[in-house]
Amino acid sequence: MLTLYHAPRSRSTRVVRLIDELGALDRVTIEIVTIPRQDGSGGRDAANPHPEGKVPYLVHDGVGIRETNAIMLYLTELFPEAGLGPMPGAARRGDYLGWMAYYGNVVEPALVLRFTGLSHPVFDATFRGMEEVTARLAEALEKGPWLLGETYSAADILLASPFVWFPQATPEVPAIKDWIARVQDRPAVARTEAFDAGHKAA
Ligand SMILES: N[C@@H](CCC(=O)N[C@@H](CS)C(=O)NCC(=O)O)C(=O)O
Repeated sequence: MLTLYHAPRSRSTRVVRLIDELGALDRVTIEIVTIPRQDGSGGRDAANPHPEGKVPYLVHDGVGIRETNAIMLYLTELFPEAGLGPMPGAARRGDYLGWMAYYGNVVEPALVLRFTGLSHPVFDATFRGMEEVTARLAEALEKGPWLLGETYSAADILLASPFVWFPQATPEVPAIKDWIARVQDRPAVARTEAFDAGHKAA
């Protein structure tokens, strides 16, 4: 049994969208939970088994899986017929894993540092920054149309997501802006928005 713990309009929305694109909405139970929101609303939900009360959290036959990128990798492998992530042995597999890890290891920290205005030589040496993130995305997307070339994948959903939440953070690079528009033009976007709108959580 597969259960996704989800709070509408949060990081777990990306996972709901992925499940939709995998054609697996009937195979995953989506449990709506609350989380503390930045505006002071909401709160930790006792029904959410995530050890820190966060979302997304996937439970598969009693085993919990944390972190969006790990959950997305897990799901694309569980539903390989959808073709949303190259499987072991496929040509772009390493590239795919690299993008999924890069999101958590570098992109989110770099965005948070940019957003807070914090700067420290150790941060810069460890993560680099948004200039480098922009350069990596632009290099891939000049060949495009997707991060893995001709193949649309969960990496596109994940790497585009922060720029969908914070359009002001989007680099002024036409190849990146066009790619975000392509990612957001997928039919699952409207369906996921409608799902979230219908499940408003406190
Ligand atoms: N690195 C985690 C971050 C998860 C996360 O921080 N989720 C937010 C929702 S956008 C959350 O659950 N916040 C509630 C809290 O921090 O208690 C991931 O990508 O899965």
